[in-house]
Amino acid sequence: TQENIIPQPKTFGPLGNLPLVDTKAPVQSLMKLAEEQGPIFKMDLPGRPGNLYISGRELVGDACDESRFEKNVWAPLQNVRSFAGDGLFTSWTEEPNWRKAHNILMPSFSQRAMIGYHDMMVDIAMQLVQKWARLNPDEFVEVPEDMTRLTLDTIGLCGFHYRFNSFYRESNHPFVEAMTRSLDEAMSQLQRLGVQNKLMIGKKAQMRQDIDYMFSLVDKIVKERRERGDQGENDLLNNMLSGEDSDTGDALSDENIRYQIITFLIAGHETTSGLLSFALYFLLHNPDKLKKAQEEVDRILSDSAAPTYKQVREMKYIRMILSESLRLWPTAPAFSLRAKEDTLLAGRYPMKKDEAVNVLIPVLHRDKDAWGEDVEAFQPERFEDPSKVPDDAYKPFGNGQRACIGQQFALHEATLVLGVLLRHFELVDGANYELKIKETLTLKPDGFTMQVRPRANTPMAPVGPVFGSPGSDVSAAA
Ligand code: HEM
Ligand code: LEH
Repeated sequence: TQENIIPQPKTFGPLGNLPLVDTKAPVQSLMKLAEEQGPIFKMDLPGRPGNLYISGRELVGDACDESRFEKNVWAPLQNVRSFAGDGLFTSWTEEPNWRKAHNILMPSFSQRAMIGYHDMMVDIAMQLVQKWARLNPDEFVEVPEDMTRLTLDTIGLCGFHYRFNSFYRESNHPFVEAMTRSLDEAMSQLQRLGVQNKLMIGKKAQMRQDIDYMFSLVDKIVKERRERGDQGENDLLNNMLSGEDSDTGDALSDENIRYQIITFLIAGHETTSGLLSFALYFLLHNPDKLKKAQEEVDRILSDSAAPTYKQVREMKYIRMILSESLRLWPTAPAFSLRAKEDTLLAGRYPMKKDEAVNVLIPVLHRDKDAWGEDVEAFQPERFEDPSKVPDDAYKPFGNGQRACIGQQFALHEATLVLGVLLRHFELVDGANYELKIKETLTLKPDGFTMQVRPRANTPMAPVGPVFGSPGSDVSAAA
């Protein structure tokens, strides 16, 4: 029947559909193609004929049935395996190290575990507040750059008691440089023909050097901890070094611990910094929502310079702002699922065992049947009542047992930081910033700058004594 014919945009001989993809912005190209082609379409890419992309609620809902589909380690993730190996994010569910690490690490990412990370998150958040409080009125904040400093330092401290001290550096930490270049190269490889990739000798050597650097930094962190011994640090590293799989009693191997640490350093900061940057962008452009958010933080953080764990949990509207930011710009924009056996997708598209569909999350999040006509509007109120969030139409953290293990971590950190920033600063669109999205594997607002002004009546002197020192709380004195 007409029903199960899958559309494909025009092809260009041996290049297939590749010329339709903007090298620098593949996800945004795919979003445009989805608009033209509909909720399922086919793409021929170098070495990967017949790629399927889906984005409608019905199709995604069906592909998220874990009895028939499972996570596919697709080309973008396979390229990342050269440095993330069989870490949690890039392993197949069948690889023994996936379940082993999943069992060992789940407790470290539970909502309860956030209580243990909270003070470390506050430490880094306050470094950002201090930096912004000391700017002159005409100076601009480079938003994604500062958010990257913040999220990298947070995962470094909470995960490994390692301080990247990014706020004391003008340029990126060398680990970030090596990681960004490697992610960039992993993505570029997708758009080169096999022969082209073989010819890129310089790029290959650079990647080897970057990977060696990342391995050496990680090995140093592990070695120091092993030599020093467990001093009661409540962090991911201790859990990885001492944890045992509840099923088998096995511990993680040294090689796998290295891959997990690299995974957490990448996963733990790229996406969360993008989320915070988009949230600030949306607030700058939606003054009524910003006002509502300020009312919430002024009420909940009325007399505290730094939020408690409980106060973070109370900032419901801030949390809704983050959910809505992730709806419009899910910073990990795609994942892939493959059929476990021959099956019919949504009852009408035949799929062979191992055939895959790639989910375009930003398009799913704009499905008008699910979300209504105003999909482009920034409307945090959509998340007021969790039971009203449309089923199968919201997947910023992926699906099922392979969904993001770091979700609570990311949301606790982002809520804390956004809350503190709004409590202390007025946001000013001094640069008239127009949204442009930069793609690495994740999405971020490119070149986003703004100005900030200390707000009156905040519980600290904006520029004054060091945070947290006795006597610095001016509101208590007043
Ligand atoms: C998996 C998104 C933050 C660690 C995933 C997946 C998505 C995602 C969509 C599924 C990928 C797939 O199916 O291929 C996000 C977003 C984040 C975020 C949007 C922030 C806003 C974090 C953080 C960490 C983390 C902070 C760690 C500290 C992981 C890991 C996996 C994963 C280890 C693989 C889990 C598994 O398969 O067992 N994430 N993530 N993520 N994420 Fe995140
Ligand atoms: O669309 C992408 N690639 C296309 C390229 C093609 C059109 C030439 C394709 O089909 O291969 C790139 C999309 C990559 C999305 C991967 C997103 C995952 C990134 C998440 C990393 C951080 N993280 C990990 C876990 N939690 C957070």
